Amino acid sequence: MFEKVKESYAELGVDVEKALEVMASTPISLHCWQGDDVGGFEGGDGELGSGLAVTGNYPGKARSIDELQQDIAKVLTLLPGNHRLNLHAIYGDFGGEKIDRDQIEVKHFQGWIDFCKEQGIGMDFNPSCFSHPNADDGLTLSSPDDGIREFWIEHCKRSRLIAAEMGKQLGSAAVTNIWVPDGMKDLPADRQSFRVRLQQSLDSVLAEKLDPAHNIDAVECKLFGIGSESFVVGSHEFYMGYAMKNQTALCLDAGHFHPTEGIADKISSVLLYVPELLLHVSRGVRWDSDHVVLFDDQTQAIMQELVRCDALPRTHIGLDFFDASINRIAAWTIGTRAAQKSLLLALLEPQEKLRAAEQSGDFSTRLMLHEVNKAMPWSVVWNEFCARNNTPTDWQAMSVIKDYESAVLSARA
Ligand code: RNT
Ligand code: ZN
Repeated sequence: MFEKVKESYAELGVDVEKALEVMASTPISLHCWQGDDVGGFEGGDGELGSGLAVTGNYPGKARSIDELQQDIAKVLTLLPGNHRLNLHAIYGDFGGEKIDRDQIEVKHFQGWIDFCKEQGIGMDFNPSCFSHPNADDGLTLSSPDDGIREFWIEHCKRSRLIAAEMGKQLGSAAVTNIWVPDGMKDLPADRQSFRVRLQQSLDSVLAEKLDPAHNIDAVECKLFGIGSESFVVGSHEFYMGYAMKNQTALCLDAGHFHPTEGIADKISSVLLYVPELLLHVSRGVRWDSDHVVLFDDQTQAIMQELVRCDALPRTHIGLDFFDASINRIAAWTIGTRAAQKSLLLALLEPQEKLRAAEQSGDFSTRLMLHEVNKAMPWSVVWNEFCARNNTPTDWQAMSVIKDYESAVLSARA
């Protein structure tokens, strides 16, 4: 069957084997925070703040680093290809001690680095500028309070150094993504001084030059959040400008724009001006709700643009969703596989023929090719990719997840 399918793709000028090679060499960065509802292991109440909200109470949430690692290792067996782990600073191993965010060190993350070494995967990192008393009034790097600003600057500086060590030890640069919740529920009087302070704080965070082979800096914008409906300091324009000026990577989160505004169309423009892109593949339903990513139009459009712009070498694909209303291993697996399937679909697009039609002004052929492409048996290629990687098909993965639920997760009541 696969051979037949390969032939029909060849008729459209598509090299299936080449698509599979790209699939095998395109990691997705798995966000650790799907496993425990963005709680982390600082040992406090773990209460989520700063506009982040997880709904649901499905049993089986990881309660310790061991459990989270066990879950991530399980998810990795269910994903074809080689991936990465995206860790937040609150997931360090603090050994029961109260280590505040401005005190974190590499040693608190060495266990995670070793885990990733064992798994043969790279790592990415994030300072956690939320769920902390110093973020309670909604301002961190842009706070008018010098002490609070300095606290978060120190946290972000340390995060970059930790990430660089991760990148060094694992032989693959870690992306450090800075997102801050800063904003206001109600109408500000002076937007600009918050933005000036955010800019200055970021400048101090990024002042030390780090080896790009070890660390890559990214900044993430947002339209609004719960509690920051009227004003978000780190808006799209703010970070677009910041990333351009300072040549950092720009993070585009699929849920961080107006509900009908996709990030796919931004990729070809943004890449003209910033060196690299970080994606937070997510799914907003009516708002930035961080639903599990699906094989839907939005996700397909994002991957299409990455392929059409030949942007994969300059793009870091990460995920950002958290759903506690279903089995968390299933959430991770469904979302990551949906992103991968979307990428495969994009790689199987009859690009040469589409472009030729477009260049010659033959838009009828272009339209027909889009329709022809939709009916192509891409899922046969997906199943082949899974088989070659010794991973189950989607449906087979579900029974593995069910077994893991009864053997492991259900004991975590
Ligand atoms: C929040 C941002 C941010 C976080 C994670 C936990 O709106 O999307 O990326 O979701 O860092
Ligand atoms: Zn995000």
